[in-house]
Amino acid sequence: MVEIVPGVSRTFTEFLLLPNRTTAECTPAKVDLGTPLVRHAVGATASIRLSVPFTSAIMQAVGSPRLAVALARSGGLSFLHHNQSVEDQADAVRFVKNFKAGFVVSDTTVRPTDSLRHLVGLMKATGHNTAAVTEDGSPHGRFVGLVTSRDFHSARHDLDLPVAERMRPVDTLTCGKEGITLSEANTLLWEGRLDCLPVVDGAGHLQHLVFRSDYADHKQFPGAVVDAAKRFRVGAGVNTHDYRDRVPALVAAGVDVLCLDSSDGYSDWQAEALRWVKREFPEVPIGGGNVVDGEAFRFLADAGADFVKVGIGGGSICITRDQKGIGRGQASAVMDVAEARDAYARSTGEYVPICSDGGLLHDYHMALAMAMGADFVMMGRYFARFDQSPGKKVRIGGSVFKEYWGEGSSRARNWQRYDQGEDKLHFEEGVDGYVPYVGDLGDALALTVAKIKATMASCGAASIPVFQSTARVTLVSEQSYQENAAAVAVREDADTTLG
Ligand code: RVP
Repeated sequence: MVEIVPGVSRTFTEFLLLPNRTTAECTPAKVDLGTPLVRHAVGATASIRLSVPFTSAIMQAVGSPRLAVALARSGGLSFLHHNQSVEDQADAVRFVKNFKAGFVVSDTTVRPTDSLRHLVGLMKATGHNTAAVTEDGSPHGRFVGLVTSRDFHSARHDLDLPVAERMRPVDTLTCGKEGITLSEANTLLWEGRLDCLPVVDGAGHLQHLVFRSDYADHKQFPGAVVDAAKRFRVGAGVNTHDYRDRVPALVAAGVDVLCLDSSDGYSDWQAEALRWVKREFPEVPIGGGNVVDGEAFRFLADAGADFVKVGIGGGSICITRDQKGIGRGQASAVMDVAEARDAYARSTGEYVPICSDGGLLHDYHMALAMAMGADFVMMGRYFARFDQSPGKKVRIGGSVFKEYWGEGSSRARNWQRYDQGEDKLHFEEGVDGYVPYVGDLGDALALTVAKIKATMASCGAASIPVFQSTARVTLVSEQSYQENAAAVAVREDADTTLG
């Protein structure tokens, strides 16, 4: 006989939080969203913590080095996707680990012998008005000068002239030496009234450019998630097929944390991969998943998982439930797994954080996920909407959207995530679509954080652990939904973000 597990499979939308008593100690400004990312002894501090409980989905349409930098700077963490060659993924990790805020690798670089016409074309393509001139035209070639759009004009100068004729040569420029700090670079920029400071190494090779126009961006981000050397932290997704090749390359590139990425993580292959990584690279934490119940959590935690991801079928682009009839409402899944995590902590003394992955449609869903026991969340749709995500911007009917496609769609070709029996996708488990374009990640995330802090303050919780242990939720009836939506027609031009 089939076993029917007790309880109904419920989603976040079916619940609301009840306010608890709010004290003077619990204003939104005092709410701390810090949370552990990885396994640690109960009562100890995890080796990696997030300042805000957000990670970006392990997806081609979401993860990019640029997004990883922006998210780590805002206090969260990205997992770079593994649906690319080992070398490309390792390069993406290296990009984040080598990223120095304010120091940019020149993307508009020419040779002294290139024509001004060539330079104009390059400036148009990159949208930048300052070009570095290096002997071989590469971003780290021997530095010979700078040329900007103010150094020549097509009405005055023959565009067939070589760049060398109009550039400012290196011996007339102020340059920074390799190893210069950002504040020293800024001092040189301001005192010398410069717009751009080239930074060169001992052999005269160009390393970076520092721009005065980026000054505002140089301010410190107190919640940034960084390692001991102050480099941004970054994670990487791996699969159970080529981990023996992929993991060593990612570790060599400096990855901070790994995550096995599978639509169904309750498998012998995940346990095997976890054990292998724990044996070969005991210093690198690795998460597992996805699971939807306590039994599967325990299986992965016993195999060594440093965190466990929860969620099957709830993703906005996911059609696994329609295709395979597998999954569970995200609220029920999170509550069940959270109970197993707490039992595991009591019996072993080890706390294994859990991540609620997918299906978060509103900002308050993130708060609900935490109230129900999640230590952090993972989101795809949310991050795909920003400038920093890799999807293209498209205009449809006067509105701007960004592309967003599931890893189970045929566009993604990620058969490793959806083991359907052979090394190919027999049927799709995800869709290819669009999400409304929002703009900059940092600005949008700040608004989300403000909302979650306000929710937690109403619930009398100044930290996530307190929220997890004191939150009260109520089920919402169909009738209340209808009442909520009735009565007032919202003005078309109303700014909904101001409530
Ligand atoms: P969402 O945030 O609702 O967009 O969901 C993102 C999550 O959905 C991912 O982290 C992953 O677990 C899952 N996913 C990714 N691709 C697919 C699919 O094609 N079915 N599902």
